[in-house]
Amino acid sequence: MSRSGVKNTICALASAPGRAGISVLRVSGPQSLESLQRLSQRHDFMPRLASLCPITHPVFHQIIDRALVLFFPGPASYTGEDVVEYHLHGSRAVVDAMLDVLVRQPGHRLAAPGEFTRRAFENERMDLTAAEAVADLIDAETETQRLQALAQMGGALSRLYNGWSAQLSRALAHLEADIEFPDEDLPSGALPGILEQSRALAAEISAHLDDNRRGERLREGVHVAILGAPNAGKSSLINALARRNVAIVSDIAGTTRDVIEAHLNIGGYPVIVSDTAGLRPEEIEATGHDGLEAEGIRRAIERAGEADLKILLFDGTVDMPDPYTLNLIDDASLLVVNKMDDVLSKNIIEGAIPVSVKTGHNLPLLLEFLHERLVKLVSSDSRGPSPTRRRHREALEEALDCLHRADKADLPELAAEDLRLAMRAIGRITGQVDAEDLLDMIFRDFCIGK
Ligand SMILES: Nc1nc2c(ncn2[C@@H]2O[C@H](COP(=O)(O)OP(=O)(O)OP(=O)(O)O)[C@@H](O)[C@H]2O)c(=O)[nH]1
Ligand SMILES: [Mg+2]
Repeated sequence: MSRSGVKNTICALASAPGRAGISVLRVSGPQSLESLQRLSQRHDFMPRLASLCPITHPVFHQIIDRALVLFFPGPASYTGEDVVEYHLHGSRAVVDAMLDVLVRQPGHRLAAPGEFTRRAFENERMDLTAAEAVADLIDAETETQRLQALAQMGGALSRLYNGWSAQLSRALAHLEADIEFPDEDLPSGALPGILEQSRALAAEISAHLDDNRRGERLREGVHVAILGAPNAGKSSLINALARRNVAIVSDIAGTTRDVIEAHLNIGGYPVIVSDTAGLRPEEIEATGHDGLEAEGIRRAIERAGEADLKILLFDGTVDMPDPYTLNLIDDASLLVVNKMDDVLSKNIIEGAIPVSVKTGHNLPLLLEFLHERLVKLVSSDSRGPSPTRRRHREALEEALDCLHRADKADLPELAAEDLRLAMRAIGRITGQVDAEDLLDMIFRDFCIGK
């Protein structure tokens, strides 16, 4: 049964806007075939077979374009409704004229962002995690993001969460039967056995959550911050990594004031690198300045705290490594000494990677090290799928709390209520449990035409 009664026929440009070889307009809803027949003056469309036909303006009787059209009858279509795709020549004029005509057809209107996929969800063509994966696949910029989105679209998360819901549902049915009709032969009832199962499930959920947030990191991009003393070469490094001039480089210490970001693809992993203001603690206390550098340093330190990985960059031409940067060393840092091309330069820190951003010396090695750390941080190895959104994680944590509470419940009735709440929390992830505001939030982030 459909999750909601949908009446309107929606249309939108499904391909990227602007000049292109081909642009695809998608129409979904009960009147989509009727409008195709009216605009093409043909009635012989075969399901899922392409037909080349002129589309004629219904009022001016001029041809808008010769289009390749496809008709996908519901319910076996993307949205679950009748869908028509118009493959047009990709000019603004054609697309605008075609959309203008389509929205004037009876019952037609422009689609809202994500509305096609929302209808697919409402017509049970996919669950919420698969719908989210559609958006992730469209946004995927690297190979690992593509693979994660595809796995999720194929039901990797749904299978796991539906399996857990089903386990809870069986346990609950058992417990409720026991509450209604207690078994005289078993004085302690079904509760101990059920709680044992729910403890096992809690352990499974905990293990799934204990994943270093790799699914979310992969979806959003791994945050790498470059930190170091003024003039160490941080801005030079971000420019070299991004292969373009994103940040200003100069020999004036304190050039970079704000955080500057660049999106990179390192061996298929999405990375957001940030260049930061040089760390010069005395500047924070200094008076008589405009305070801009101090604010920049404050932001740099904030970035250091939020980063998944830190590149701590030292200037090899100075005698002592910068103590303030040394202070930031932890498990999530990679030590790099720069300016090794300079005759005065030495690798002032044992174990650090000696590079010259200026000549490019050892930059491939630095990328290799970075790649290795990224693999450790986000690679899925043989483990199952990971939650990819904070909302998944929060719902699972809530389910876990409920299971722990059930374990401590004094009465079977109270344990049953906690198991029910755990099941609801998991059901919210896949959309089994409806929540209109949640749907609005999820589909708002989609592009129009998807
Ligand atoms: N010899 C040499 N000079 C370098 C190298 N990398 C950067 N520099 C120079 O060092 C100076 C400072 O470089 P930046 O990249 O602006 O340094 P920064 O760390 O961003 O400095 P702030 O923004 O002030 O914190 C510039 O004159 C660069 O040309 C290198 O590998 N070798
Ligand atoms: Mg700089």
